[in-house]
Amino acid sequence: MTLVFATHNDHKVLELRQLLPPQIKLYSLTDIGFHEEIPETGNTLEANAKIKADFVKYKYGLDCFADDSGLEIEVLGGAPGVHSARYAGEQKDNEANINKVWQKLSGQSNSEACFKTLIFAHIHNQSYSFEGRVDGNIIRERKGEGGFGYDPIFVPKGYDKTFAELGESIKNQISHRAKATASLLSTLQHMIQ
Ligand code: ITT
Repeated sequence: MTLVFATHNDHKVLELRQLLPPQIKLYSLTDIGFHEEIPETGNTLEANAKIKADFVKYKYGLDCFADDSGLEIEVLGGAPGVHSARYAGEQKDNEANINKVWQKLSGQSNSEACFKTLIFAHIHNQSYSFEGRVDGNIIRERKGEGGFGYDPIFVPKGYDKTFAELGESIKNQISHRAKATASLLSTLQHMIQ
């Protein structure tokens, strides 16, 4: 089975390649020769995931899925949320995004947050959506070298290390993306030859 993952984020592709079985051949937007950004104009993770998946379905006619993810911080009313990638500006700069989170959290003692992933899929002319969530806390220093985005400042509940310190094998067992992908996989299971 072949699926296009409608993303330009190589870290997401790497995670999904580890989460899905080898019978599912995964192609990114770059792999299918599409190098531009798909404008994410929705107000929710689901709307943006659907926009990205629809784009591939209607331009290329291929089975596909997209993931829209975000970090929601409780005392910031769920920000950066759907704006996580561009929190500190259009340049999608992870360092600047983290600095802005710390600036917004300054003086706050509540550091509770969660990551959410919404996967929207078009498979065999049917559409599906799947959600995953992991709760945790934001810390005020960067720790660890693994992962991407906000991973160096996010400590999942039940652990004392950040996603960036825990590494891909643990992140891929407990993350928002792993949970949404497990639901996707259970839908795909009977279609895999
Ligand atoms: P695509 O739209 O091309 O898939 P993107 O990086 O723009 O790639 P999103 O729109 O889903 O992805 O933006 C989500 C942002 O949230 C992402 O850029 C990271 O900063 C952050 N993020 C998402 N998942 C994350 C994770 O597992 N760990 C850390 N940060 C994450």
